[in-house]
Amino acid sequence: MSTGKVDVLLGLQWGDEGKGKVVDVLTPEYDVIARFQGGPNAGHTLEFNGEKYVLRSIPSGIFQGGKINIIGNGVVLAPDLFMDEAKALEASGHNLKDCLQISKKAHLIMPTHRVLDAAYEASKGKNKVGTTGKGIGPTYTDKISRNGLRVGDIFENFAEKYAAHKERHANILKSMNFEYDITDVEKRWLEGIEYLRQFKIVDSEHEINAALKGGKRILSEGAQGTMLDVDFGSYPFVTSSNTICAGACVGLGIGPNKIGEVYGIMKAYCTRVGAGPFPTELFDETGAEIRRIGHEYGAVTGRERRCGWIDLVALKYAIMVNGVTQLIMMKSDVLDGFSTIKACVAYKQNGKQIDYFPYNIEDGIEPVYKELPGWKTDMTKFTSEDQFPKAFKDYISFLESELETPIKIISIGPDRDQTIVRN
Ligand code: 2SA
Ligand code: MG
Repeated sequence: MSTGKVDVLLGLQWGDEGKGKVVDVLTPEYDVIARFQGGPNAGHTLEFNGEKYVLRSIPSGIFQGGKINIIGNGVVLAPDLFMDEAKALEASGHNLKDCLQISKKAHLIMPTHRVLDAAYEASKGKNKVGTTGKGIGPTYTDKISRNGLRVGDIFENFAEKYAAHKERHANILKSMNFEYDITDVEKRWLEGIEYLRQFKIVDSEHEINAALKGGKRILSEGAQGTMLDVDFGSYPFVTSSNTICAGACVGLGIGPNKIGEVYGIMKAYCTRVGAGPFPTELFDETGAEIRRIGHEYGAVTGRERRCGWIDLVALKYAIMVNGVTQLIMMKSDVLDGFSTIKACVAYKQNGKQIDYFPYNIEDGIEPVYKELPGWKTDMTKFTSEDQFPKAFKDYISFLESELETPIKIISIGPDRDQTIVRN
């Protein structure tokens, strides 16, 4: 934890590394929790006191009380989904109005953005990305092409602006011969706009920099994962934002010299939802077993996650582009019963062995594995690293030496308490 800096927490794989749980474990140490990219395509699952919560757009600091939670300018916000999420949290006793701030510069996901998402996916046929259908791509497209509608727009001639954007979208959809009906969705969306007005809509870059000046401790929470980054991920099978550490600078309005620790989260294995390359994917019983034990289903869409072994080639790349300073390993408990664990240490591409992440991972990549003995021990009740069996300690040392980065936190089960912080 750093003071007067922004620590960044991000996923190093294809998302769903368990950021929700870790943020929840880390938040007590921080004053401000901020989201800098993505939107309701994220699903951060938190479990405590026997309750399960899924956060989509709202930062994970809202459970702790006394924190400031910021939805930054880099986020895309769907007012109707935000309203559902916020109302559900308020119904379970969490007051958001005082502790949540939303950037005026965050872009609004319109109902027609979701229709466009579906239309573009349909037009791609078998090359479709497998998006979450939340309108993420079209909203960021409008942002970059200078056609976006922002949260700050709801205070001035909103109806006119909205109508103009809707018409523009309608024309695109017409040209694609894509039929749709948004009557009901739009009604709720407009309710969501009214609901949004009750919140603190701010220039969050000022708020966050003032907090930094005041010596506050700030945690910036990533969504999705590095391999879904629009620049460095498995393009075009990526999301439409910069999920990497630099995205926190842009998505919150902070200078790169204000970044402190960069926590990189990875699972002890690897998963992916949606389409696109996944070199270590397992199509056999082992993959199915990881899915079953790890409950690998999407938090937003309920989709089955594709499962495979840990990919150290991709992880090294992710550590590099993010400048990761500490690693956090999740879900090691899922592998507790396995007699052999595999880790991909290189790729074979067109018969040639490579140890770096190449431009094209779509064609002809074959993982080269190192096999390690499993620890075959139920570690879910452990409370300290001294209790770790030798095989697990060896696995950790192996990963640290390959990745040249220390593993500081290991999660041994879904609950907040099942978290080992290493010395
Ligand atoms: P989009 O909707 O435009 O961002 O989709 C583009 C690609 O990004 C992937 N993507 C994700 N992958 C993993 N987890 C995500 N969030 C949810 C969760 C997923 C869910 O955290 O559980 O519930 O299915 C997420 N969001 C986007 C997506 O699969 C596409 O490959
Ligand atoms: Mg998730």
